[in-house]
Amino acid sequence: MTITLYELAPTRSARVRWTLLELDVPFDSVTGEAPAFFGSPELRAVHPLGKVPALVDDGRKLFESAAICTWLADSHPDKGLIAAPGSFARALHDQWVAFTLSELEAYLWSTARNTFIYPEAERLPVIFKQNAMEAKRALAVFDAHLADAEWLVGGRFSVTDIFAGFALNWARMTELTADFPHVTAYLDRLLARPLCPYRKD
Ligand SMILES: N[C@@H](CCC(=O)N[C@@H](CS)C(=O)NCC(=O)O)C(=O)O
Repeated sequence: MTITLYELAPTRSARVRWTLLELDVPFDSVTGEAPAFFGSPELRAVHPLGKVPALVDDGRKLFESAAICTWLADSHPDKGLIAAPGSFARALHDQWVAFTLSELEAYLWSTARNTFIYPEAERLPVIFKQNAMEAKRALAVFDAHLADAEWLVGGRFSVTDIFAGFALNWARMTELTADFPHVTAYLDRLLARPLCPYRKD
């Protein structure tokens, strides 16, 4: 079994790196320099938009961090990093992944693109306020859940935390989490884990 991860710190590829480290699965890393790596022929060969992360698992190509992390955790059921397919806990994993992507990360990404990715003349700072408002609606949902839960699903750390935690940390780095103490405490727990690729020592 050979696994190659196309990645670039500190992007969403960190989710896949962390998942592989938790699973204790060896992998090769292909990386480059931003922005040249993005959209490069090398990356387009594994991701149709030339983005990271992308994975090649025994010759099979896979993109999208949610799909990759879920696949990797499913491929190693003995490691207990994800709820079993068909279980209700697995439905909760899917719930938090979908919620993270659609209700939180989409707004963070829109603000990021309009801050430092699109050419300056095409940026629309007018949407920052709306994006922050929508992101905070999602953060309030996480905060309410985390008031009584140490981890997102099943009372233990799982790939769901790796996935959602990345976006929650992104929200914290962009100063959106001040009103959400349970999200803050959760992120402190998460980033204290020894294999977290973006932990602060
Ligand atoms: N939804 C995708 C997002 C992938 C994505 O946009 N990755 C960024 C880095 S975080 C990227 O490669 N950007 C380069 C570009 O947009 O050209 C995922 O979660 O894998």
